Amino acid sequence: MHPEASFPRLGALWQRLGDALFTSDAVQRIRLQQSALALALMLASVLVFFYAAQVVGTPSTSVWLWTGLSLGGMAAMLAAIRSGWSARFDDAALTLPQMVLAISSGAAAYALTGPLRGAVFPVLMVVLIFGMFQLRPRVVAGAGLYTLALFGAVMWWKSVDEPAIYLADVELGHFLMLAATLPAMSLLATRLARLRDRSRRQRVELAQALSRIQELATRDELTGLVNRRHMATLLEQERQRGVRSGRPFAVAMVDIDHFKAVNDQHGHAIGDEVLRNFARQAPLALRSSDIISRWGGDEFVLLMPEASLASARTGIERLRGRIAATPLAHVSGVPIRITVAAGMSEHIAGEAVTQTLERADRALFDAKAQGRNRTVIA
Ligand code: GH3
Ligand code: MG
Repeated sequence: MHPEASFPRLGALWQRLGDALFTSDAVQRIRLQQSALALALMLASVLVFFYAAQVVGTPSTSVWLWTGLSLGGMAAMLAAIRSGWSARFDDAALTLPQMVLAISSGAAAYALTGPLRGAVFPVLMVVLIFGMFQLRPRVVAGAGLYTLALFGAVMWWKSVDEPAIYLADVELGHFLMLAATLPAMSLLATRLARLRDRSRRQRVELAQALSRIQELATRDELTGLVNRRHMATLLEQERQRGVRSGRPFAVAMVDIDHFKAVNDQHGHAIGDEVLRNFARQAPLALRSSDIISRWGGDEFVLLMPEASLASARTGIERLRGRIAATPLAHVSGVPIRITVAAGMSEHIAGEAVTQTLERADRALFDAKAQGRNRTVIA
């Protein structure tokens, strides 16, 4: 086999392995990866602890008990996340329980490692940093207080129990150092949470702006109908679908009769109202799959997908009847009625959409010439 051919397979295998370990759900994946990282940190700490216990001569039952509880607890958390059991909690990543376990395990290591106990502090800081990235500042502060209380108790107990190794003065120094560091941790957690909130807010605002821009780019401002540019895209998509499916589609060009007169007699504002109400009324006469767009001024282009010319014509006639019968504005209580003329064409396989539209436009011209308020088929 060519050596390069095996690389994609290796990639797929890697992906499958990742999915099997961490699932394919993105959020769950992050939780599990973080928990696996915590377990790895615990594993590394256990190795260091074994070394420390050797040097110091800690009784092996204590060492094995500590190891079993620490690693077993962390593995149980990982299993609880992987099985989906933890999903019932707000903190589905079990960050706080993992932290409490790690802090407690650290306190036990502190009590068991005598002169090497100082090695616990950097690990403790890493554990608290884990929480800073995940938890609310108040919870981080709570974890900090728990750390201080637990270590304070252990330091006091050991200074009484083994005063030769855990010198009272040294323990006080350690305690004061912890007490001085933890508020800084809380402060940093607050700043991180603020950063997280801000970036979340910006993401939401960006998504809203994007959907607003999409709206502006595809909708006509006055009537809310699909605009000309978007309709051109939809027509082209329909043509391409037709190439694959072999099904035809019809287009109609609809133009309000003597609309200039509405503007001239009643003013531009009433003209606008007529256009808006036309946009509201027209879809009610059409099938839900039909798309109506404002092509410009008082002219509208309709796309009738997968419709024969005969059934499309029925729709347009229904629209024409509805518009003629429905007042689209009132001036001093007097209803304003308008009529429309329509030109229709069916897309012919192989022709460009612009050609279909040109034929509909010519048919519209004929409908106007023949006296308006009618439909002509190209
Ligand atoms: P015809 O029956 O031949 O279509 O006659 P018409 O008076 O409707 O003529 P035409 O379609 O050429 O004129 C369209 C008019 O629509 C011209 C323009 O002033 C008016 N118009 C275009 N856009 C708007 C708009 O957004 N609001 C208002 N109120 N009027 C518009
Ligand atoms: Mg007109």
